[in-house]
Amino acid sequence: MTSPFSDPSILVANNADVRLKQIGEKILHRERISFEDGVALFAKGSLSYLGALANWVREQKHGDKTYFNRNFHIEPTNVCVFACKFCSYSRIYSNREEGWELSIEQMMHIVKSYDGKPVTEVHIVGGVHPKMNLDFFLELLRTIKAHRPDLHIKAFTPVELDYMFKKAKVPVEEGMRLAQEAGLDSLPGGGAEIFHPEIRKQICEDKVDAEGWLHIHKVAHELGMHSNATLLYGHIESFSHRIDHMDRLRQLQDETGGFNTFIPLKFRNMDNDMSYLKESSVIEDMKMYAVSRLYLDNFPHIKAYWPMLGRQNAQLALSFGVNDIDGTIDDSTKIYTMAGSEEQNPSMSTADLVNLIKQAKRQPVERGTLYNEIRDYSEVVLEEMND
Ligand code: V47
Ligand code: SF4
Repeated sequence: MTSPFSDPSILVANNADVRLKQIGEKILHRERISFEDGVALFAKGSLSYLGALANWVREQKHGDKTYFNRNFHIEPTNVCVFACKFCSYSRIYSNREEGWELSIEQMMHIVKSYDGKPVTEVHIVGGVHPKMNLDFFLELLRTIKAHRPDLHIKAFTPVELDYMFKKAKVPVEEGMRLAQEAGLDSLPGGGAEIFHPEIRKQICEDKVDAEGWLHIHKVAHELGMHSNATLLYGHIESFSHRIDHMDRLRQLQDETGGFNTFIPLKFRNMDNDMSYLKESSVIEDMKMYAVSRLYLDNFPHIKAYWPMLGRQNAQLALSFGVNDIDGTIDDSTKIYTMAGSEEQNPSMSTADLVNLIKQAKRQPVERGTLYNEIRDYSEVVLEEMND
């Protein structure tokens, strides 16, 4: 079943704005849009125009298929040497009351709690603890793989990797090779924020810069790993900063083809140094998804991360270019609950996810991390699902 936005050609032909009409025609002819086109879409495009075009691209690429996976998160620590202004989650090392740090044994306790359950991925990401070093994380990777070799390990942002490699005095190439040998399968998309130095130096000046972030992903791709990319939007950045960010990603993707998924992350404003800012409206959120789908023509997938966006808006995003809704998540991921997401209990059963996708008249497909299709749930009756 296709959505009402399946054929935007009439909308494009009738657009009174010549510039928007030209951009729409490029998209319908599968031509790449330029930097200026991207900025113009944000500045002038109506929600319905952007949505119809993004939905068309989404359906050309994936039809109604909407992917989800069964994963769980481990956050090794919330202690962090950095001080990103938007972060509600990190605590300094000396804060013994609110900081936590998990031992390998404690993390293995989490992994083992999924024994016999059909999860396919563990997502490991956290703060940058001054005492958790490369050897500690290599040991963690090896221990997880020894226990459950089939579990895909998607772990560590370039922020964490850059810090651990520098501390261990190993070049990125060597560090990534060691991590891969120990069991690292792919990289999540975090730590990207906004690449442009004008913004980066105001919101997260001390952590890895754009070049460092992109280099680590490039090295991962050269080693045969895949990865994701994020963009933190809805704070002090302009439309050109967003397009600049996506442009750098699009260029690297042209070179390596290693990115799977782009995940726009909505800035949440609770309890951080940027709490004075208002959060973006749902209209801006949907436009962000739509322009991402239109600009990143070489990214296979656009994901709405529901624990951050909320499940209803994530469902809506399925008509604005999004074809992936992340996973069951499970366990307690704290990055968003501490930043003010309405999702205080970010866990959905497979039946909940399938239901959410079916309500949006899309086709639910369970995937592995690398988008290998595990099961099509179109015909599965919800009452027959017991997990
Ligand atoms: O890099 C931190 C963001 C990211 C806030 O690859 C905030 O599949 C909004 O990258 N408001 C980490 N965002 C999470 C992440 C991620 C999530 C889901 C899936 C994947 C994937 C990656 O969280 C950080 C930062 O950009 N973040 N604080 C905040 N107040
Ligand atoms: Fe640390 Fe990440 Fe929070 Fe920045 S966003 S302070 S790097 S935990």
